[in-house]
Amino acid sequence: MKLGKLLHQSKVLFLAATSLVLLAGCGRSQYVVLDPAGPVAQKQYDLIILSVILLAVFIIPVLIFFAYVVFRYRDKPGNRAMFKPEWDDNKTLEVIWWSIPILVIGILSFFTVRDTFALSEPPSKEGKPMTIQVTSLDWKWLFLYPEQGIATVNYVKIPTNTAVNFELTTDAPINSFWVPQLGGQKYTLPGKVLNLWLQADKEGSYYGTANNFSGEGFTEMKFQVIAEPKQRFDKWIEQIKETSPELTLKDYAVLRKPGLVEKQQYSSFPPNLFNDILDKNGGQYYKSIQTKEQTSIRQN
Ligand SMILES: [Cu+2]
Repeated sequence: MKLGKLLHQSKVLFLAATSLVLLAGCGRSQYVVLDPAGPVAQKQYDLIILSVILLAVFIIPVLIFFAYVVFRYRDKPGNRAMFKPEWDDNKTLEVIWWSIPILVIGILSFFTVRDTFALSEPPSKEGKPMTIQVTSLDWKWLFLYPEQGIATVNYVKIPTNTAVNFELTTDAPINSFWVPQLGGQKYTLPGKVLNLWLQADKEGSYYGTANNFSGEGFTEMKFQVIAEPKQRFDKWIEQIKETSPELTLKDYAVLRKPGLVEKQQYSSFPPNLFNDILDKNGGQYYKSIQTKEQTSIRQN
């Protein structure tokens, strides 16, 4: 008897402690995914919230009904009631429980498809978009700025309120590029370029990470995204060009070797580096398929 009471008390305590931990984390800034800092992340955040609300339409009534049914139809000592289930269907209920899911899935599909297509376009039509070429290496991130001519390692600077087209590839095993406060992740694949539009509206430093396990140095494979107003960004570019060393093919060969490095910056990089990385990993093969596909489409 005493043991039962103790067990019950510890269960209550455990529940209270868990809910405290969960509720204490509710400040938005504690979870980067729930703290969007740009239009892409904001759109994805809205989708997350919409799906949570729509799924709550099922989960909350089901849980309440589950508790009710278990209690209402429980067996009692001395129960002598007959078991006489009615197996006839009920048209009204059938209509209700088929139409609600159809409606909810319809709403979810509509917004998901709409936003998925919208996110493959630059997030804002104003201003000139910018391109940054990203290569994941073992276990570091290389950023090339083809328009500015500079390169950085393990951090990337972008101007605020500017749509940035991140072109992603890898010169190591497959990885995934993720800046949670700016948007969802996308894979870096050998020989292929996937592109990801991101934009930061607020000035700041954002956490970026490799999101696909890639061996020993994986946990250290982080990078920083620093968003600054355009003027300061341009000044920084000039400064890098004046003060930083060039990235040579020799330097790249060293970077490519598995290992960890600190943040680096370079005033220039070999102009064909990104293309060569792609070609070396089968890019020519993909390009030739693409041209073939395009020609066959044109011929049809
Ligand atoms: Cu998966």
